[in-house]
Amino acid sequence: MRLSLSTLLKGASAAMLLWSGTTAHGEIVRDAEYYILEEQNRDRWAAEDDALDNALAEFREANGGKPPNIFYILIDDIGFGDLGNPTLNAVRGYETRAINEFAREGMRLSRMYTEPSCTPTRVAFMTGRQPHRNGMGNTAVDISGFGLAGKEVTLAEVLSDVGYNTSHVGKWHMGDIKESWPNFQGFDYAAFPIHQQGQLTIYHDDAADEEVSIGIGDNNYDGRYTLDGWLRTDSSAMVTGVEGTRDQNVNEVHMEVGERWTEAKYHDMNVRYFEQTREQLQTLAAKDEPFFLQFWPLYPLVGPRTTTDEYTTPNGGTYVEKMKLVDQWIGELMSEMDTLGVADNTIVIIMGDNGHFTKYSPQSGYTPMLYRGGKGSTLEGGVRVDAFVRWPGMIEADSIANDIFHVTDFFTTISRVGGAMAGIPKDRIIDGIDQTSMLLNGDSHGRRDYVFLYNIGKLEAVVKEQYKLAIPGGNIDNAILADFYDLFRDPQERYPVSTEIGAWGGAKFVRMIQRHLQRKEAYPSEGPAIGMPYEGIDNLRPESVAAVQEFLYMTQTPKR
Ligand SMILES: [Ca+2]
Repeated sequence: MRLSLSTLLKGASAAMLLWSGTTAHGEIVRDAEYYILEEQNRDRWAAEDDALDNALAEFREANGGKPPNIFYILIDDIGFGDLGNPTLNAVRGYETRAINEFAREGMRLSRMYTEPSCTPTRVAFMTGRQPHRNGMGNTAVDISGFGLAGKEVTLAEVLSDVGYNTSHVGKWHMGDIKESWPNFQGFDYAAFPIHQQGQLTIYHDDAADEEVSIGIGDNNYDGRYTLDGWLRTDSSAMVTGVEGTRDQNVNEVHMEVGERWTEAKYHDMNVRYFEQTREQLQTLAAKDEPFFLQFWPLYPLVGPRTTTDEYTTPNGGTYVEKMKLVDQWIGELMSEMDTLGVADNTIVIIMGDNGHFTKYSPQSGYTPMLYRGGKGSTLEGGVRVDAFVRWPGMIEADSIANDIFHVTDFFTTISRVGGAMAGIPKDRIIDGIDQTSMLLNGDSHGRRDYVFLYNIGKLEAVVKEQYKLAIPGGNIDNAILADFYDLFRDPQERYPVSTEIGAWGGAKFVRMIQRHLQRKEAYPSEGPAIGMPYEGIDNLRPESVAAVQEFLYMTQTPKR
């Protein structure tokens, strides 16, 4: 039967009614593409789900009635191929011994997609939503007065509601306003820097002295033409690390009034976050409830070279040296889990947050290895990362799953495993897909075959199965001649296959994008939360108060 456009539209609106009807009964709201997969795989998925529910119930029964603990380790700016593989380690001239061992104990997710930089990936993991939906696609480096909105529902809140104890240690980077901080987003305890490595290791005085940043610092220019003393951001005037508990104001730690922020203090902060993670692990493991612990190290990112005493890898790169240290810490944390007896009832995830920061290649020791592009790019090198998941007895050791997985999927998958699906909000689109079947049943049991690749709110590419369509300038003039790549044959996206795919698939891909955009019209994107920077820090230093006042004055000048 040939369908007219009006018939198709009637069908679409009937389907919309069906969706809104099921939504009212508490179904998760999905992007359009998911419904297409669900329609074709419903029966198989339902059968799998019954078996998975049994497996999860058996685990709980054997675990004193409790769901597993979750330990999530997110490593900054580490591209695909640099963790977990001894041969590629050798190619690079260094070794991630502990992560390699960890990878052998669990599953390698070989098609893990993130967002292209720090903030959006972290938001995607915490909320199960791609950040184009909540205005968090961009990355702030100084006092900015915005952040992740309190009304976003995080994984910490969802798990907390079903009885998990929750702790976050390390980088957060989702805003400098109170409602965006981890202890206001569901974590019982949090130790984290308000900002990120731009302040902490790239434009402080030591880094400026090595020209990691130019025109900044105490002694690198004479300022005779300076009229605007507010132009150059002073890292020491910004708030550094804070600590706090659930829904309580935080305190800045290890920074005195008038003190300068240095690379030595950044190193101490990194060591402290490792030690605090170990302490949290000990504290949480001793309690009766399950736990959700996050360790998001700031290393391997490092600005100045000469502040590292000794370089101990054949590679000799600055980040590589620090990655070796992070790997050592991860080894110690895994040993600690054995000692505490929680290795078998904890799901541990180790992954990167986005591709290499190629601005600092090759001095970092890292350049894109298998894929092209790095952080800030929607080429595969920006959004494909190493990822490993271990759950002894539940996830097959030394296995590889090559289904597409997006970082938002952890939100939904962990909610399922934690018995917390009821807490997922039903009034907004959730991009994260329940991939429990992929983790427990292995390769070819994933439930995602697509990713929409956004860069700061702009759709730049889509992936469906092994095919990728780049959308240069946001337009596709001719679907048949569009910019297609076959990611299996051409991981580097160097050999476009336009008509070879476009002739049969061009229109299909364009419609896939249209469905996605129509769905966004039904559930419109919003901006981030706007607020007063640093409000909610009890011991704000006078120089930080002054920095906020400069920011506010500059923000308000257009209204004069
Ligand atoms: Ca990052």
